[in-house]
Amino acid sequence: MGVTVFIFLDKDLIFVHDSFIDFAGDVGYNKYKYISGVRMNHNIEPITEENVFVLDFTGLGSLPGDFSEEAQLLQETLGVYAQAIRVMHDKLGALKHELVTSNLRCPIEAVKSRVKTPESIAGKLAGRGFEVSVRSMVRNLDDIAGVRIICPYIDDVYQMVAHLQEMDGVQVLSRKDYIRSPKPNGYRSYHLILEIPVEDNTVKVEVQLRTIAMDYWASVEHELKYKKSIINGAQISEELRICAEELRKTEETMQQIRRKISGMLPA
Ligand code: 0O2
Repeated sequence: MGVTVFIFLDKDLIFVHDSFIDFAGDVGYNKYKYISGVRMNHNIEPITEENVFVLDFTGLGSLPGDFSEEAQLLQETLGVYAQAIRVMHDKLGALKHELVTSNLRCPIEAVKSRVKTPESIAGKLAGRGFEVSVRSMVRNLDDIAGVRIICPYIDDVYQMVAHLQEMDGVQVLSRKDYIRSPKPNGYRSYHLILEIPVEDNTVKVEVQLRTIAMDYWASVEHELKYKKSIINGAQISEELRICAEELRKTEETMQQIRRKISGMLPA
């Protein structure tokens, strides 16, 4: 099995096997101008992060458990999670529109999303002692669909949490506030596990909310975590912990300045 690409055209989810070229040939040129445009280099519409999900199935055969026997079901199930991400993007887009048209400030700086790769799913299941299967992944993992919302300020993060809680059909299953209670290594973010309706199903989505500064720190720290051989790992971790603390202080000061500028606090 090769690389699979999920493409959303309007509300339709389309699976693309192996390459855009095969796909464009299958579905016809006229109906999906978008894809043919990419293939034919007509530049009809740009492909954006929001409407293309690439899932790499190339390593599937060598994965532990019975994923390789369930390849088709795995692919379809991941497609449902990809749809859940699309639903979240739509909801966030609608919120943004509503705020902007009401002349209200939008607390969203950027939205990133991803569907966990089969390799990473299998690794996480095996690492936690669970069976590696589609059934087990649906039951045991909450972060197959992940959406990250990046906000300018700490207050914005909490405002976004409130907006998410009020969204139609969205249910909060659990939350972790690593902003009020940072992890020992300095990690700060607000995590929510949401359940959202997708066609006839409900699907779990992990939403991570953080500020620009928290995102900056987490990306650097994430790199360290996945570096196989690193010299002075302990020292770097300590330096990162100190940076996290400095960023926290700076962010809190910036937040106070913002409150003064917006008239919420006396200057
Ligand atoms: P990846 O590669 O980002 O997907 P859970 O993993 O949700 O079943 P856990 O471990 O209690 O259970 O979850 P937690 O603490 O809420 O963390 C979930 C995700 O938050 C992680 O997913 C990371 O994306 C992010 N995260 C948590 N702690 C850290 C940290 O110390 N540093 C960084 N950079 N990110 C962190 P994964 O699956 O671990 O990783």
